Amino acid sequence: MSTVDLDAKIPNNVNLKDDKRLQRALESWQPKFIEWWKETGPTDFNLDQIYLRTAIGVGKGGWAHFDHVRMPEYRWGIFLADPIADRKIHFGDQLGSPAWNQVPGEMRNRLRRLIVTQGDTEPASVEQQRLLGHTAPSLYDMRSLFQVNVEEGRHLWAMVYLLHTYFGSDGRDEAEDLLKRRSGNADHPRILEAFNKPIQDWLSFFCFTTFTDRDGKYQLSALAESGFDPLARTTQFMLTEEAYHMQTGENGVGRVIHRTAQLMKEGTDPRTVGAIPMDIIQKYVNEWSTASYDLFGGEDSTNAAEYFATGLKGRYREGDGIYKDPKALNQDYTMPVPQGDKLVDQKVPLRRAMNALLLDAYHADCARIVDRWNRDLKAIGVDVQIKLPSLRCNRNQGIYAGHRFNPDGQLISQHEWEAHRDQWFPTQKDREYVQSLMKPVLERGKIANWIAPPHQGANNQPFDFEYVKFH
Ligand code: BYC
Ligand code: FE
Ligand code: FE
Repeated sequence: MSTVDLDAKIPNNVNLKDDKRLQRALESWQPKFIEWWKETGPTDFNLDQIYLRTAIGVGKGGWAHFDHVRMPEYRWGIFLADPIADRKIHFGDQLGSPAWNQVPGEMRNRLRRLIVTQGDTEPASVEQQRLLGHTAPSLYDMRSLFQVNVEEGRHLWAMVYLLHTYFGSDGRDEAEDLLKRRSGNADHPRILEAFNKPIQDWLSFFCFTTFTDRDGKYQLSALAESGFDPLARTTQFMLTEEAYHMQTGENGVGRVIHRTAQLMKEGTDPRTVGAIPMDIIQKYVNEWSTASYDLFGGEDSTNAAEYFATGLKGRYREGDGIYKDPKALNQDYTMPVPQGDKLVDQKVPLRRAMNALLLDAYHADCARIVDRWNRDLKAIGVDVQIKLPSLRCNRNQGIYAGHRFNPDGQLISQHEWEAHRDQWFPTQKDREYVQSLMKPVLERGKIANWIAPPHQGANNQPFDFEYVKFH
């Protein structure tokens, strides 16, 4: 068991005080992080006290502490899951060899790229969401937003710890650059596409936390299998926090759907009372789910094959022994590939299909979420369902990029795409309508008209709890 040092300048369970060089390096990055937070994090709420959860250790049960804190004073810490003695690499070419506690030289660049890509998404999401506090539909929701934001900040810390500890001066440079790129900036954009899209309204935020944070769950899970033990342990603990982000999304979209369905049931047109029509909700679901599919990279990827072969990135739940062959050799994955105006099944060696495999697991998970929304729609008694778009629709990465598919996954012409696009994806008008509803509701126990209240408050507090104490 590692000891937890909560009083240190940087709370940690990695014995930071025993490595003065590293401690100094991280302590000199710390003020730059705070500066970044103040400059590009949530605007205007840094003096208010938010009822936040702070990670204070990795033990089951008592790993977090709730209190009212000012966000810039949040105790961002470095926490790795406890090590497993004699851990072995459990997949790929090096099956059975001891997991690494240092980076093998030949893997240095690849591993650094994975860590930087992961790290880059965390501050990006905070930047994307920076204005949402101003239009929170309730104090409860404002707290949720800021909870997600500070934890994404901690996830950045997690990756920066790895860069500083294991990648020398290159790693320190990368850690600096993580604070320099900006979501949506034309000259210094964030690395992955979905993290450069604006999030200007709460329906987008809830769709993002449902679908994009869920990519986080799957990518982190794949990295939690890694043969590079510090990465595995770091990402494993990040997943603990991630669950809340996805819950915020699922419940958030669910509450918007619930509100609209109630109005439909009583025969009220949602637009007349400032709620969000179901077809707009569907379009937002289409937008953020498909943007998130792209985050898995190409379905047929030699990068992915190398990550797997070298033991850097495993399959989802690889360690649970659910796959027959931990080397994934002599097997194919069949994927329908566009050829002319047809889809033709093509066999790809399984290792090259690792991104596709992870995407499949993700898609099945998303389908379960959509099912839950649909069960609620049924229970309310309205004749409408949300549909999760096909993995082929609206893609900019992978084998379907450059082709047009409808949300059902049928190959269509560019002409047909353009004719239907506005039925499938948000139009400027849709966005303006949703934006017009975004008025803050900051009174305790009150909530905006376009969303139902949550079933439960945060940390077992009631909905009308003072989640934010304004200064
Ligand atoms: N946008 O072989 P390919 C989270 C690039 S979310 C732009 O197809 P590969 C979070 C790719 O980099 C989880 N570029 O893909 C959620 C490559 O570039 P190079 C984040 C893209 O390499 C919410 C080229 O295309 N974590 O934590 O197997 C809030 C061909 O690559 C995109 C990770 O992503 C794209 N969408 O896989 C906060 C895990 N997709 O080499 C946080 C770390 C691909 O030609 N990253 N490209 O220059 C990885 O595992 C992999 O890099 C990827 C791509 C899965 C992203
Ligand atoms: Fe994260
Ligand atoms: Fe997250």
